Amino acid sequence: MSFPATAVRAGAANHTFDTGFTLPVSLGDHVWLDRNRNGGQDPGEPPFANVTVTLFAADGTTVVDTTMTDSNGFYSFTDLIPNTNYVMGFTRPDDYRFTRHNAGSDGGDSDADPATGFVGVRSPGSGTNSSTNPDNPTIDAGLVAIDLSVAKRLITDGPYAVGDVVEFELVPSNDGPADAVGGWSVTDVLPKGYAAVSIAGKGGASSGYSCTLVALSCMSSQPLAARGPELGWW
Ligand SMILES: [Ca+2]
Ligand SMILES: [Ca+2]
Ligand SMILES: [Ca+2]
Repeated sequence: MSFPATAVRAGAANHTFDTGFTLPVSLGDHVWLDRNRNGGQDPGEPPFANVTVTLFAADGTTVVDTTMTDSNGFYSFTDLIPNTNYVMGFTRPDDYRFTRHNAGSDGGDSDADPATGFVGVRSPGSGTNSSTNPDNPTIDAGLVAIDLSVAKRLITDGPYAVGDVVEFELVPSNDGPADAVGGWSVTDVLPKGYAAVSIAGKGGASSGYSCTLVALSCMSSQPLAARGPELGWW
């Protein structure tokens, strides 16, 4: 902190000081798993530890400080200049995406832009600069996991006799919000009294399926795209 100096002639008294400094402030404070994908911090939704949070200057590129969320999903930055624009950047784990932002009140919502993980913030004008109880604790981020499902459909109409081949179709889908990376798989369970005779992935080579009859399972080397970022249930 620097003070404007006033030159004082030797032997003269100058009793006027005009220092006008301000005390630093703090920001935070929470990253959580938004289980029901509604964008809100609901009771029972768990904290998300070890998420990197980066504080940038207002330009969004100059790093001021970096931290990680603790086991309570808590983080804070202290010693910030009051009434100053910053950009908070959350770094999501690969298998997660940010939930919708600005859903509901600022104290219980997610602020991170779902596309970038960034949000512009303005530091408070004053505060206590506490690291455990930030002056502005409303800069939060919710994460959501991919949501895979499979629909199973009977293709072959009955009635059946012993020895008939009965065909089922299984259609996997991804309700998002993240694309599932290659390596996801579908495993069927045989109805009682049936024996498996074949299993194959549709869509040719582009599907990337490799299937094993013994396991009654198909794995795809291709991503399973999410239907869209807004298709979680609510
Ligand atoms: Ca929620
Ligand atoms: Ca908020
Ligand atoms: Ca908070």
